[in-house]
Amino acid sequence: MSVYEHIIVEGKGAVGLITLNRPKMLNALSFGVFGEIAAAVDDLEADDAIGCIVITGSEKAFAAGADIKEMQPKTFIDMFSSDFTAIGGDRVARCRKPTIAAVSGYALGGGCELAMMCDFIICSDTAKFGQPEITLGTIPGIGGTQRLTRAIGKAKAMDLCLTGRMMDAAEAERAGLVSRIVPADKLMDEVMAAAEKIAAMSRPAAAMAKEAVNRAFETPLSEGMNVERNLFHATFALEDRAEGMAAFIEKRKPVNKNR
Ligand code: CO8
Repeated sequence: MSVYEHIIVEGKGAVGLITLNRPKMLNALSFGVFGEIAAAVDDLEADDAIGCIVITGSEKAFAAGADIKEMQPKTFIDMFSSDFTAIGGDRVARCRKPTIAAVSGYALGGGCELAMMCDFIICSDTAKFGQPEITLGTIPGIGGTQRLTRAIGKAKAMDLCLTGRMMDAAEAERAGLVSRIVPADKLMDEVMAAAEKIAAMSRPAAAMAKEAVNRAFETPLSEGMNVERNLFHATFALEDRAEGMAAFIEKRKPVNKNR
C-alpha cells in the first residue's frame, strides 16, 4: 500500500474508500493529490478484497477545483510537459472496478471533473456543481467540456462553462449529472450501501456492465450495440451467470465466485 499525505484510503469490507483530505483548501486538487488518487486506484484495483471504489471529500467540499495557487505561476510548457490531465483523472476513468463519487458541498472545476470520471455520482442536498474556469481566464482541462456535455447536453454545459455559474443538487439531478440526491447527513450511509451492493455482485459481470455503458459515451450506437452484444454473450462463459440464473429458479441467493 502507498503512503498518502493528501488523501485517506480505507478498505471498508469490500469497498475501497478514498477521502480527499485538504480541508483548509476545500480539497483543492494539486499535482500531488492527483498522483495520490492514481496510486490509491492502483492499490485498490489490485486488491482482490475490493469490489467497488468510492471517492468523497468533506461535507463542505468534494473538491473546489484544481489548486489555483499551484497552477498560477505555471507556463504553457510546464502544463504541456507534465501532462497533468493524464496523472489522476485518466486513472480514475480507466479503473475497471465500479466507482462512485459521493459529493457534498462544492464540486467545482477539476472537482466536478473528478466526480464525472467516476461511474456515477450520488450527491447530498448541499452539493454545488460548476465549471468556473472561465472566471480565471482558462477552460476545463480534464473533461469539463466533454464529459459534462455528454452527461447534461450542450445547452446546460455551455451555460455552465461560459458563465461559470454553479448548479445546485436539484438542477444537477434534473439535468442527469447525478443519479440520486440524499440528505447531507445520510450521504455516506447511502453511498456505502450502494457500493456494498455493487461489490457483492459478480465482479466480472459488473466490469462488463460498466464497460458497455461507458462505450455509449465513446462510440456511435451501432458500435456500442455490438460491444454490448459481445459482452452479453461473454457473460454466458461466467460461472456467476450460471449460478445467478440457477439461484433465481431455485429461489435462493446466488453465491458469486467472481469468475
Ligand atoms: N485552489 C486553491 N485554493 C482554493 C481553491 C482552489 N481551487 N478553492 C478554495 N481554495 C482556498 C481559498 O483560497 C481559501 O484559502 P485561504 O483561507 O488561505 O484564503 C480556502 O480554500 C477557503 O476558501 P474560501 O475562503 O474561498 O471559501 P468560501 O466558502 O468563501 O468560497 C468557493 C468557497 C466558492 C468554493 C471558493 O473557494 C472558490 O471559488 N474557489 C475556487 C473555485 C474555482 O475556481 N475552481 C476552479 C479551479 S480551476 C480548475 O479546476 C481547472 C481544472 C483543470 C484541470 C487541469 C488542471 C491542470
